[in-house]
Amino acid sequence: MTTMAPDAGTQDDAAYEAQFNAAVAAEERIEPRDWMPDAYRASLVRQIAQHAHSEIIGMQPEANWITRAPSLRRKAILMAKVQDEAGHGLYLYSAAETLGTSRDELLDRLHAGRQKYSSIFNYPTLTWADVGAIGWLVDGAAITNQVPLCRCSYGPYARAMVRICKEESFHQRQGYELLLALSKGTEAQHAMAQDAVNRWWWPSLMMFGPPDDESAHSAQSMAWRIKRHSNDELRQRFVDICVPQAESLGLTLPDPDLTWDEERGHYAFGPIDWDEFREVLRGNGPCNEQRINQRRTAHEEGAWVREAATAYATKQAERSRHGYRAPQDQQQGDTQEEDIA
Ligand code: BYC
Repeated sequence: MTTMAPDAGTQDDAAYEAQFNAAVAAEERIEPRDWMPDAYRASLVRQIAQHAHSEIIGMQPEANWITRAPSLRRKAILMAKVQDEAGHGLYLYSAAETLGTSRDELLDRLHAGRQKYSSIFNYPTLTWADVGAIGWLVDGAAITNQVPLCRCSYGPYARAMVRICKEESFHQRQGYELLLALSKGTEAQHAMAQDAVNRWWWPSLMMFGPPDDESAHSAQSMAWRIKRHSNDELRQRFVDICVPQAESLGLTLPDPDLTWDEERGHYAFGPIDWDEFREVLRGNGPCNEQRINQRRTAHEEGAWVREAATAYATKQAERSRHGYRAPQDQQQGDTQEEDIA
């Protein structure tokens, strides 16, 4: 979209809004310096922040298994995955910062309980198979939800989602492969995989948010083309994808009502326990307290790293202002010049 800084012309808000609406309708991207309605900005900050918080809190349940991974290969894969989640958090906090809210402010809101993170990360990882179930189901649900966000009307969020989705796709496959190995392993391993799927299935369906008729933001977010599909549409898409995958895995999904509905061309599924979802959002899930306490502790214990990084950045900025080159840089520069000569 062409830049429309509020102070750039003489248009009033109504004219800016008409231009904004036309750009969204024409599938143009809204960029940070473009004019946008305050409510659009606020809703994006809300969603992107919740998403970023989910990524960094989501590191906890899986990190719980890094030291107990059953082989070096599994440990390396899991470490890479957990590091990817930290990276996703960074892309997303950066996208939110382009809307004028700093990462510090967003983290303060998370730590004070003023912003949410995904309900899914308030469940415990009881066995190694949970790492597989998270990869297959949780990352699978995340991809289903997030691929359409690559076409979000807000440019920085859409672009962050492209890379995140590629990495989530790897995460989903590693989970599937892990579960397949367990499912085809010993009887005890198969039972462990089945138990994990039984515990993670319903919370995964809740990740898509409340049913459409209770979703406060969906209609407006879809009109603004932040969201492309409703919560129920994406949930249905996810169920349709998972049923044949569960069959290939040799595992069952814990829903006696799961049947193919010929007329709709979709799988019908049983009722979701929305009371449980609301309780988790109120802070009463099995691990809410543990997750937020660990997050606050990590933040406090990381204060020295932030201070050191800030001091280093200030020192570098001062040096470059005064044209100073550190001896090691001079030496390296001189060597390069010699090499070129
Ligand atoms: N958990 O009007 P609604 C991942 C809140 S995956 C907690 O439908 P919206 C990862 C909602 O925020 C997970 N809260 O909202 C995967 C709103 O509350 P506020 C993160 C939820 O925004 C693997 C209220 O309920 N993914 O990151 O239209 C490893 C009403 O809902 C939940 C994203 O965030 C929930 N499940 O739709 C590591 C994707 N569902 O804000 C990490 C981006 C709803 O009014 N986000 N709420 O206080 C979205 O697509 C949408 O925000 C949602 C909700 C579909 C989640």
